[in-house]
Amino acid sequence: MKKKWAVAALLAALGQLCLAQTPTQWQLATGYRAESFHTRNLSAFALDVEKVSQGALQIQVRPNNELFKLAEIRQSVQDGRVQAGEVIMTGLVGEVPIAGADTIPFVVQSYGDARRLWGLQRPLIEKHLAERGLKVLYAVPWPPQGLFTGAPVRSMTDLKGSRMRTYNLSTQRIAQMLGASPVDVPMAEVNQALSEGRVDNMITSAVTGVENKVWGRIGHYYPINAWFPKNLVFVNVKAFEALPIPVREAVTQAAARAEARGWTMSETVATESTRELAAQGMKGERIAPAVEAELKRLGEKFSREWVQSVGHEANVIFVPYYFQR
Ligand code: PCA
Repeated sequence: MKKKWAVAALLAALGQLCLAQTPTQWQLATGYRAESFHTRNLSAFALDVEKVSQGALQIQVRPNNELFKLAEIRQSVQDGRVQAGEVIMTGLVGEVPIAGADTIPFVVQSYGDARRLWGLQRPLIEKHLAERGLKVLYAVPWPPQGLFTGAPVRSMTDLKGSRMRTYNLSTQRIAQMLGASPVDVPMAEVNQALSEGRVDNMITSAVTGVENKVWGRIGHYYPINAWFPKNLVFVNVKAFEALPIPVREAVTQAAARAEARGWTMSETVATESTRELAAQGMKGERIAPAVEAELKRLGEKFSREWVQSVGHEANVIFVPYYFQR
């Protein structure tokens, strides 16, 4: 009964606000395509906010780098040039080292692991973003990262000297460790880079392989489950705090629903896109045991480097991650 009254009070407060005010308009910038599952989830989030706030806040999603390029979105939201944005969290690793926990190879093996990691990482990410005037709304993982290659990989020498597509500092380091030359290609340009023959291989998700129709240009897919990078959605704190309290609540409640929905969507597209790759002749191949062992060894080396560069906060996450299951 109490809850009903609370909901009724929120609705009444929102009703009055709507009569009293013209709607607030926000834009939300993302570097991913409109049809990406992350962007579809953002659009559902925007609709949810508009509905629950009874039209008091309208969020326009601006996909595909059209407002700002993926690499500029965090700074643009921080500077108030756009109210909200979505980035791949590991893209923040230069300023927020703990964000790099997402790309440590072979630490997260399942969606359950990814959830636990996010639970431990979230308070730190919130703190670092708050220091930059940003408020975290939610995070959703990409499906697990596999290895896509033009030529079959029978030994590590098959990767040496190849041109590996990368999407941030962490993936550049991984490419270097594999003896490949990193070629930075944002997601929106993968298709073009493949057509122009600028890359030989890449580590990304099955859904990114499908979205870029890699078949015919990249023939081999090894589902090595290397990591589960997350996209992070955030808002400029001043823009958030300028909202009336009931509208702020509408945003945080819709964000919690978007997070839950996004994780389910990610698992679903993981299955569907693996199936689609197989239908296109790219059945997941088992990587040779010697290559697998070497990848694991390099993963450990990467993780040691990362822990050293991050210091104390790495323990805050990984001590409970490994010891409090
Ligand atoms: N797709 C994005 C990020 C991770 C993924 O699976 C990309 O390849 O850029």
